[in-house]
Amino acid sequence: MTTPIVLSTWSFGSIANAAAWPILAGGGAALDAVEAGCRGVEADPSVNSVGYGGLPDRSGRVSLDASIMVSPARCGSAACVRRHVHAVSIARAVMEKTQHVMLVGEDADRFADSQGMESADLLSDDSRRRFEEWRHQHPQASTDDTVAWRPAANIEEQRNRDHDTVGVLALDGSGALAGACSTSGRAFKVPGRIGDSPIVGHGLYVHPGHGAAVATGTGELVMGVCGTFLAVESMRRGASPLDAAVEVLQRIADSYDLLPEHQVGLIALTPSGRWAAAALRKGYSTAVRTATINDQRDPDIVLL
Ligand code: SD4
Repeated sequence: MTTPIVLSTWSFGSIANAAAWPILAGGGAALDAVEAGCRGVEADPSVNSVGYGGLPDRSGRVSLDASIMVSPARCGSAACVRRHVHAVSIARAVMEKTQHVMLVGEDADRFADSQGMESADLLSDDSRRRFEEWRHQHPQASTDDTVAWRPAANIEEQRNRDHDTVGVLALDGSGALAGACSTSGRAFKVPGRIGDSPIVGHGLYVHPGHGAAVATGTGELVMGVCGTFLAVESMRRGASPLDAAVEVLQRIADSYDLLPEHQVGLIALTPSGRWAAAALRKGYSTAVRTATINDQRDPDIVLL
């Protein structure tokens, strides 16, 4: 019998843990817990970077990315979903009901329709208002996809908002690991852009014997180093969760000319329940839930 635990990214991770924990506490499966955790955040309109109410792309349309994983042979993802709130459940259905790993775009939405998932408008009034403000402030970027835009002020604040994935890792009483993540991606992205979250080994990786890792932050930085695969691979070679997370962040710091708004947070969890979290910069935190802990924790290490 293993001691169950669920770990979720950011302060809104407490929403995920509140949905996931009763499943683990009742003897349920880590896979069900991580899906429920993501669904809780996807449905919450106050979180403007996941699910309903996510900030849109430059065309004013929301698109969602998600993945779910229990092992290299059991993983699924959905990207550029525009008509369904629960992208994580589409990812799970891809994993369980098709012979594929990933579906994208309108065909992912169409597949969700075929599975009886209800479709919905993802743009909230608040997100629409934020988009109109952004368009007004960035007239060139809003009409030319090749024009990069950067937050002009409040870098500290901007770095940790508007592009945050909910990433959920769980270990259940039977010793099974699972992970899932879900996001609307970077705010005001180029239409069609997908990030690290729906790509196995980038935003999420789980190996039942070696551990699980999930990433959040600027997806492009995680994608160039296969961040979560690297973390789990590092644990496979004997690294502690903390050393594994730091190795990924150091690889990112060595590989990119980092901008002040760049952020990456990473959680790593072993099959025995040891875990750590690390971030490139301050501001990131992890929600932790066990039978005796219900807490928000700062990262063990902030690299920069
Ligand atoms: C992405 N990593 O699309 C995801 C979302 C995010 O913090 O930025 N999360 O890049």
